Amino acid sequence: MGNTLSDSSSATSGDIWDIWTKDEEEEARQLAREYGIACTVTDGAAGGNDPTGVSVSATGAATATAGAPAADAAPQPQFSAAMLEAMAMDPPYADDLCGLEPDPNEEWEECPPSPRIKESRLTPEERAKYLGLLDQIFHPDTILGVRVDFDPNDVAEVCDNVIPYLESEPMLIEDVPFDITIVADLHGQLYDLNIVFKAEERDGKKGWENMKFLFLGDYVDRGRQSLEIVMALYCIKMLYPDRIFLLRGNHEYVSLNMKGGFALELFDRYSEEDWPQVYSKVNESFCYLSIAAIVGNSYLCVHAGISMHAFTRRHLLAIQKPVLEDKKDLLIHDAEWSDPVIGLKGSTYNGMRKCSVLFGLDELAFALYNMGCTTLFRGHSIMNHGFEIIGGMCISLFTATGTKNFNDGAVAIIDADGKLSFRIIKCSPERVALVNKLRRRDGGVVDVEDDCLTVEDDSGDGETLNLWRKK
Ligand SMILES: [Mn+2]
Repeated sequence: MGNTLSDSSSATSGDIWDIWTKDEEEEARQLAREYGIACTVTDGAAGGNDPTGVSVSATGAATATAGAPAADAAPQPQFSAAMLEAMAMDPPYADDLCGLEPDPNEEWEECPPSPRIKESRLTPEERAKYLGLLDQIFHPDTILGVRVDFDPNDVAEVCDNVIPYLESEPMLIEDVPFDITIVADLHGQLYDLNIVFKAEERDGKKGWENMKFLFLGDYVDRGRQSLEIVMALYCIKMLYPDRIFLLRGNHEYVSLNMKGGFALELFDRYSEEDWPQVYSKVNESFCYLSIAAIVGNSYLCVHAGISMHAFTRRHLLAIQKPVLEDKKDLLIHDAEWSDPVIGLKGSTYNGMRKCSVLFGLDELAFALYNMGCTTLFRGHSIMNHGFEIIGGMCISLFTATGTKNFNDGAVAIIDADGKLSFRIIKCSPERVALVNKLRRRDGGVVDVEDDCLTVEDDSGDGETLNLWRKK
């Protein structure tokens, strides 16, 4: 306990906290220039070049239109006689988890129109301000890891202002249209988000002005620019509420991002008085994010997976915002934490996560049938090549690169006809070098006192480190 780095290393206490020195910044820029990583970095240039170092390849791996699962990639889900019989029954688990009784007469075709806000309600001043923030966030230096010095009041204002937009969207957003890009876990890696947007930059317009986007959550933790990602997505949401949809990941809860890196990032960035305010304000806004979305009435999108607990449209729609904690409601908890497993029948305890469930494709087929959907899109799991298709009905996506074993990132693109393709963000060893430069120290916060933050050591053996605020 109490292994204070400032005592045991030759560095001064200031150096320990200041893990991102000017030299390192220069080194990272050098690396980026050399290998063309992350974005084109030409000092003072206005940008507009293609993101070099990014291999963009669309593999038409699967085609799927409304009502038909990805037929080319894998066989259609086959329902056994027992399965069909089970489907004809009331789901045995559709109990009153959300205080609802099963309604045998419910008709999904008659969903009320979504009350979500579709037009920006910003004043001209707010509009100009948020466009300015976006320019700062996607500045070449920021993309390389130099943090934007957001005024705490601006963060609070953006979070306060985005809440009505998020709150207007039901817990299950049922009317997300085709012609959209689906983006999964970003984990504070702004340079990957930049690549996603850059790839859609055309005719002098930003990516988000050309393409619609659905994000599957896990914006924060691990990377060093969680706040940039949240601010960027919120600003775009308020400018174009009908072009960008934000779901909540399991990292968008205080219980996880207190120890996952986000709290540490804000402690690093703000004063003793300011960081708790910024931290709680951002987490307050997370409580208004939706859990699930349905694209083109056929693709079900959640952060992690399905639940064995009343996973129906009606039960999801019945959940009221704000939701403070995921563990209080098993439906939400599973949507944020579960994982699919090939070969599993039914579901079982998720030992890998030490919570929630693993579900088999039979359970998934059942849930998709109940939802009137063909395919599940989920993030949550690191994919070596950015994405994976299981059984023709479950697509795992992960967008952050170099998180583990040089993994590539990917986004899924669904065109106006519902055809599916993927864009890969390649990861190279050089890219990992940069990623490691940019990544925040991992480890949970144990204690905060004045200018000292005590965190768990990376070693995982229970040792702690004291980090001192940079003077
Ligand atoms: Mn996750």
